[in-house]
This record gives sequence, structure tokens and C-alpha cells, in this order.
Amino acid sequence: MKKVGIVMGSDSDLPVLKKAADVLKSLDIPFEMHVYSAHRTPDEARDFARAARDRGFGVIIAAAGMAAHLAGAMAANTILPVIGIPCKSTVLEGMDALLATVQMPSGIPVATVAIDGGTNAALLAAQILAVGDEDLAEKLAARRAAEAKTVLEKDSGIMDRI
Ligand code: RP5
Repeated sequence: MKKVGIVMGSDSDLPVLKKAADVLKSLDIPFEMHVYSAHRTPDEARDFARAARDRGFGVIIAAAGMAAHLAGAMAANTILPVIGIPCKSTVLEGMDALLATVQMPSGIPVATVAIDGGTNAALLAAQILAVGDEDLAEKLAARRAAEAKTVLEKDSGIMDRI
């Protein structure tokens, strides 16, 4: 199976990526995690993106906060699909990173998930890999079915909670 590459701009982003790692582990998807910054370690970030396809990665998740250009920088250096996670910061609460990550100019796409959306980033990565992997597709379908069951259990008990 192809690996997922997880890159974060700072280890202060780790709590968001921990959510992504938990999802990937639950689906038995191999992944590698790194701290590479587009501005503090631009050479390492670029080298990772350029080598990723040959190293067996199928998708890259890139998370950064503030003037978040890590996902765009990754996407500029690979044709692998790149999923961007805008991370929340104290001053603008993630709106800065959201706009920086989502507003990619035409030609270099980044699939942006919600602010701090580590779970959905991993699920989207899994869905991309599942296009060519029937076992993984079945695991994703089972996960959705389990979530639906949980919601319906809540539905059946909601009147008792008022
Ligand atoms: C970004 O700046 C990182 O992705 C992080 O979200 C933010 C703050 O980084 P630290 O100052 O906590 O290292 O590059």
C-alpha cells in the first residue's frame, strides 16, 4: 500500500496531526511524519516533496498555521495529491492559515480541509488511496456505517434527554 506523508510546520501543530495519525493507524495505513517548515527549513520541505513519489507515498498531508504556505510549497514540488490543514493560531484563530492554504492560484491545487481538521485530512487521504484498494474502501465503508449507527442510537434516545 502507498504511504501517507504527514508534514507539519512546527511541532506545535502536533495535536492536530495526532488526530490524523490516529485515523491512519485505525485503518492500517502506513505513514511517515515530519516537521518541515516552508520558511524555516525550506530545503528539507522541498526535498521531501520532490522525493515523495519515488519513496512510495501516495498522498501528502501538510499542516501549518499563520501565513501557512507549507501545503502550497509541497504541492509545488510534487504531483501527488496534497491535503492542506490550516492550523489555528492565537491571533486570528486560523482564518489566516485557512485563506493562505485554500486560496491556491490555478495550476497547483491543494485540497484544504477545515481549520485543525486532522481527522478529515486523514480520511480524505484514505479515500484517495482507496480508489485503487478495495480492502481499504471496505474499511472506510465500515467506519461510516459504524458512525451512522452511533448517530441513530443518539436519535433514538434524544427525547429522553429533555
Ligand atoms: C507555522 O507557524 C507552524 O505551522 C505553526 O502553526 C506556527 C507557529 O509555529 P511555532 O512558533 O509554534 O513554532 O509555521
